[in-house]
Amino acid sequence: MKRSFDEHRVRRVADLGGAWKFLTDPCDLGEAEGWQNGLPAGESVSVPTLWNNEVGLLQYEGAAWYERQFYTAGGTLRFVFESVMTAADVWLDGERLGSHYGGFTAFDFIVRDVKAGEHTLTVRADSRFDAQSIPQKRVDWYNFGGIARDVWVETLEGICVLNNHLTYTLSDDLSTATVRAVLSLCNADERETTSRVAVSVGEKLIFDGSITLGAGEALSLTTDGVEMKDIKLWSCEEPTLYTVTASTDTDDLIDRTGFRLVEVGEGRILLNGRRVELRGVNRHEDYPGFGFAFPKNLMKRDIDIMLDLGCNTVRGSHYPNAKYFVDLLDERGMLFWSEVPIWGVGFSEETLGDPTVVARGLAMHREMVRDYYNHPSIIIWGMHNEIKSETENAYAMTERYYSFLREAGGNRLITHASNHPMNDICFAFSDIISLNMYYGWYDQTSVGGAPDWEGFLENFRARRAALGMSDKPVIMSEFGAGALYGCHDHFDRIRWSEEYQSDVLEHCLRLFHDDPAVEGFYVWQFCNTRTSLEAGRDRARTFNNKGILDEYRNPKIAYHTVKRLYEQFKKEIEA
Ligand code: ADA
Repeated sequence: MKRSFDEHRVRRVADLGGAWKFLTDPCDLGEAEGWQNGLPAGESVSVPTLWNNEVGLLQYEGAAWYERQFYTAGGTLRFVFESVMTAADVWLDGERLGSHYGGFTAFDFIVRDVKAGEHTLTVRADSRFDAQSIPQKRVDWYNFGGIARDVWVETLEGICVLNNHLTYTLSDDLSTATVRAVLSLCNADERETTSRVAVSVGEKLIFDGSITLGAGEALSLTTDGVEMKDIKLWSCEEPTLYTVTASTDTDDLIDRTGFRLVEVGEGRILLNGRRVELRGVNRHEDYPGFGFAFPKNLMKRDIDIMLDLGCNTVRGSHYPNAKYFVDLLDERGMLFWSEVPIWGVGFSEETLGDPTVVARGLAMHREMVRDYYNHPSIIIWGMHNEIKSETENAYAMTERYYSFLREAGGNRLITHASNHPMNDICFAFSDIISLNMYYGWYDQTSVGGAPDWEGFLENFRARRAALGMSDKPVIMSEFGAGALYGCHDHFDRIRWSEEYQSDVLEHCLRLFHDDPAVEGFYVWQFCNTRTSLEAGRDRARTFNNKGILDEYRNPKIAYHTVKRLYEQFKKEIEA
């Protein structure tokens, strides 16, 4: 993977980014016509790239093909795609390798016995929506099509380490960690192979053994717990990271972890035993001209801006973000909320009960946990956003995802963002209650009978108490107002002016900070983002204009307001 550090010193990795041949397939005839054996035409594009950013293809929703040649010295090859929007089919020299559904998580194919020489890799990406797609067509972001993130090929030899989850428990005083590695091993050779397998965390060797695997055999191995004393904790102020190295005679996998404990107690969120107020923003991984194929140097810039704003957290609304971005969050001590793209408004009650949809959502959760497990910055897993959480189908889906994350997701708080505060039936499956509300922008005066934010917060505290959940912290996961960059007024605070947006956010943030139930807030949203071309009401320019920065990251008045408040809140909490 393209990380902020090298994942391999031994394994050979070749980047497959850069020039690929590209051709749209509007009638979806490519496969029947044998395009997997060679595209009949095409133009050169530079991968990663999303075709809606090409001139003339903004509105193209459908299938399109990518093809490139590459040279290999041969052997067992692993092709890795970090993100293809949304469904992908892949061929090597016209032989189908397989397919993958879901735009924001990685997938791979291992191919044995590839001959030395030049080969052709072909990808068909399909961005269409259907009754079972995640997200559904009705969505408030631009669901671009194409190859969104990096592609590369690895040469595997002998016993290889495909994955390594570093799990740990901490002593009561948080000074000692008992660590275990959960290794996914495979034998890339065509014969039985024996290898030394060693795992270290920082300087400490936590496993050293010998493993024998038959030709092509795979093994999941959990090592015995080993104590590491006097560890340095990972925190926002001191984000200490440990290098985790798994190596065999012929292969290696390098990752990082940080030791920290996140928990809830008596209505508070605690990080390493200390109360933390979450002061954050919602951020789409979107930049004009690139979309989700987000340039890495601009990721650092976004984090610099969020830190300047006084944030200690960001929500990756509404899908898993590039691992490079999460690496930077680990390094900078920013807390991250990672979620899957089940963006509710588009899902009917019936769709929420569709077994294919539920299974696709579960696969997305599995892939998110598989690839992001070791990141200390991720303290929240989000299961879904604004689904019909007052229905039985939503309940069953949430229960399924919650039990998976509880068992496999490590030390994280699990939540869903609800816009049904007064009749949501899924709160039992959330460690923190997350609410999306837009008083001051959309007309929500009838929700819960509350005439305003103050009334709403009071009503919700009462409901939380009636549910017996007063120890669950509440997060205001979305709130905000639209503002067109450069639109001002003198006194009237008209909708769409920067002044109006700033006023709404100031009112909300002060209330939330002072509310005994609310332990965090994520402003909607960090910056303007392109949205579905079909979005109507309130989406001038086909953008969601609720950013406190515009889409090029120019600050609106609200930026300075939020910054002033976040700095003040931080001082108060730390006093
Ligand atoms: C919802 C949703 C966001 C965005 C927002 C808005 O809460 O979760 O993705 O669409 O509303 O701007 O209305």
